[in-house]
Amino acid sequence: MPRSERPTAELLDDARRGSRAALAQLLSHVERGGEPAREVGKLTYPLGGAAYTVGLTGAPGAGKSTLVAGLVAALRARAHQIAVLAVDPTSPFTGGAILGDRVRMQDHVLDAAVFIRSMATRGHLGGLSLATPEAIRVLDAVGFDWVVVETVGVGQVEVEVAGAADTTLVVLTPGWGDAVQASKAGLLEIADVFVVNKADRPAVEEARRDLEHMLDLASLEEGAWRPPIVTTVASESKGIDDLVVAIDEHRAWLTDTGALAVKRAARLCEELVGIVSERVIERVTALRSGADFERLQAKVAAREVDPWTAADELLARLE
Ligand SMILES: Nc1nc2c(ncn2[C@@H]2O[C@H](COP(=O)(O)OP(=O)(O)OP(=O)(O)O)[C@@H](O)[C@H]2O)c(=O)[nH]1
Ligand SMILES: [Mg+2]
Repeated sequence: MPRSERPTAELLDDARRGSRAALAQLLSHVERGGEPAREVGKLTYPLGGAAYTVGLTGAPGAGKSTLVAGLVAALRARAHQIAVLAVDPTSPFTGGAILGDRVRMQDHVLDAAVFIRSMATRGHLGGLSLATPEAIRVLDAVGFDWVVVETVGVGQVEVEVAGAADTTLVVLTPGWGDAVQASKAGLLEIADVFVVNKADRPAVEEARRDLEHMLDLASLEEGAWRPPIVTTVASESKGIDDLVVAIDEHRAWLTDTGALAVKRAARLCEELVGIVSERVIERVTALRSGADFERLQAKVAAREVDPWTAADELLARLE
């Protein structure tokens, strides 16, 4: 039997025993979608729940990968097992940008407790917003304590993916109008911690002031989490300890207030809707090549039936 056709349960057993090759195959199943991805999902779901996820998003080149490398080093010092997912929604395949990330991560590549993987959309109908939580679940089931997700770019999907973490870091750099840009990109809503990286450059205090001002204007509810602003020089590993403290504090706040359970439940609800949508689309696609669809389509074209009535008829067939 070719390796790629090994039963999923067997792959999972191997991955849980530490086989990185088996883990990589499970993640490839997830990335490709379809029936094998579903099987992975079914087997890993009951095993998860212990991993903590941190998402990073921000403008290209803000220093996310450099920060991730620093974070990994800090968490490793606590003897934690860490997985890094570099998610690139713009590329159908693993692209050059991620290779750059790999180079920065190379200090960790030989460390058995650190696993680094890039993810691209491939065939998954629901795209990365479905594949990423599934991949996180696999890593969780295999025993990683922390899963760090870096997304490339600040489009809708990237923001969604990063915002689905337990703690979301929004990485900005000093520069005129950056807080305004962040606000436009919908980053302010998802931030649990703001990181002003490249603090070796001018206008750091202005960036901090702009952010504080925006947070003041957001008039947070009493008892709500106010995202702290951490300044870092990732390329010199400065400020990483403060960042870890901010993440720990957010985690403690989420746990103590019960917000973590609420957040995770909301995320599962979104995921459930996503899975249902994906399956409906699959069935609609299948229906489209059938005789019923052609017959109705002809009727609609001849104006015997309106498109809404025809759609109702087709939907009734999905049940
Ligand atoms: N001056 C300065 N440069 C930094 C700092 N942090 C990172 N850089 C540099 O900024 C460049 C981009 O860093 P990356 O970590 O690749 O940024 P990124 O946000 O992951 O980039 P993409 O993944 O391409 O969006 C690299 O040349 C880093 O060395 C910093 O604190 N100060
Ligand atoms: Mg990067």
